[in-house]
Amino acid sequence: MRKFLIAANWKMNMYRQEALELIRGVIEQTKLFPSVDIMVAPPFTVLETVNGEIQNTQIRLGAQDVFFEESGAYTGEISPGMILDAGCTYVIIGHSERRQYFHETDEIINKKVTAALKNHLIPILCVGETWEERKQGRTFLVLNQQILFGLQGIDNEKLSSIIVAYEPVWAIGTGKSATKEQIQEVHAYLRGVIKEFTSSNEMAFNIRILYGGSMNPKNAQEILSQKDVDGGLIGGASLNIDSFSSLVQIAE
Ligand code: 3PY
Repeated sequence: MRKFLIAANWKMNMYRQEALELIRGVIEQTKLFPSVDIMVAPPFTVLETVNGEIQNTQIRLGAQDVFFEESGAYTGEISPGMILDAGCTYVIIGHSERRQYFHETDEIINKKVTAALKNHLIPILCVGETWEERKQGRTFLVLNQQILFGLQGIDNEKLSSIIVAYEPVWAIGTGKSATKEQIQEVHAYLRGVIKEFTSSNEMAFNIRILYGGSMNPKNAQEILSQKDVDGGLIGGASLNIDSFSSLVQIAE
């Protein structure tokens, strides 16, 4: 059976002292729920700070992005090897904020996923449609392309460690979550796309698909009870000890 993953995306928040307080509180409040996998993705500047706190806990470290080259003259970029060296197990790739503000294309995202896998990191590949695309009835087409281009050239063995996050763009940072029916419909669809892509029922069944987009302690129960939902990628609610810990408790 698939295990729930509750993943925190702190985005561009948290100075060192705040990060310490947040992670210490989360460790304290989640240690009673050992059957849930937890990931915390802080900004690069506090990866080491957070890593120092989570040793011997069930919490694993993630980065919010990565570059696809190994090293060299790429001012400002961070390689997969570097985030691995900083203690990361996971890396978020293709978040809609990166697609929108930093013009990341499916081709760039594919290079990042490939480079992350090569370095034994677990990519969390984010996909999601805009409100405009949903209104035009293009949701499945958009998701299909994002998955097929994002995973192009990656073999089944490597694919088995990938996590997909469905994040409808219109539900990110808006406080407006998708309905449980919309979420289940898309997650089931994505599982079907993975099945076609891998020609494997088993792979499609085993891949973890998270929901992200204004998930909070009020709506988590009904979202997590959908049969194709395997956890959440949490934005705003991950910045508060009580709300993030409640999400872990709900997933337990
Ligand atoms: C959100 O919930 O706003 C997110 O973007 C999670 O990644």
